[in-house]
Amino acid sequence: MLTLHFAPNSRAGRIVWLLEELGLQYRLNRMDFSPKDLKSPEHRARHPLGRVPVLDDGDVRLWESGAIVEYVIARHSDGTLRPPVDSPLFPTYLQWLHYCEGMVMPPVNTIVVQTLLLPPERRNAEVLGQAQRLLTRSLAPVNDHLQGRDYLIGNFSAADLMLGHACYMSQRLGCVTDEMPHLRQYIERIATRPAFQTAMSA
Ligand SMILES: N[C@@H](CCC(=O)N[C@@H](CS)C(=O)NCC(=O)O)C(=O)O
Repeated sequence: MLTLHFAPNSRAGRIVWLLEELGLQYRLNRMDFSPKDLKSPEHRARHPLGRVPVLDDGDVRLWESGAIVEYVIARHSDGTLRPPVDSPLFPTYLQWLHYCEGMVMPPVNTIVVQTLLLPPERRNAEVLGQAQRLLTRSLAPVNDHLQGRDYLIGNFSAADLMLGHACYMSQRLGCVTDEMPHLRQYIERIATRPAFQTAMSA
């Protein structure tokens, strides 16, 4: 049985979404998004930085969301959600899958820290402004790419689980602008998927 160590309103939602899309059985270890749970000795033994998501599959333990997505698809699906390696879509799939943690999530992290996590007296408006501008710039190519496409490679894939979730978080942070109509429609499309709705309410 797969066990997902999870906290609400975090990247762990991507993994619930993945498991729901694949119809897999799993156990959810639901923690609070608080140092009390995430930085506890028990959770630090699972993840050296005390973060989520962490996935346990028998003797296997993984704690990086993109790696978890790739692992679950490789070991627990019949290849669905990922184009075959020799498909012309495969390079595009890989690019957007990794663009998520590589380009979009770093400024998302900074914005969350500067608007939600730090006490007001430690927040820095310049750092926040830089991150908001970088996030908007990083989302622009995603908006351009989505013109004429329902999903990142046409059909729904794991690239949408990763980057789509990051776009959804970016929208909640107010960084998806009116100049990004394709991205807005894409986020709306994602939000109608039953597995996504289950994940977001977990
Ligand atoms: N690159 C990692 C990032 C993991 C990460 O930073 N998770 C956040 C939640 S979205 C977390 O656990 N933060 C808690 C903390 O920093 O204390 C991944 O994709 O799994």
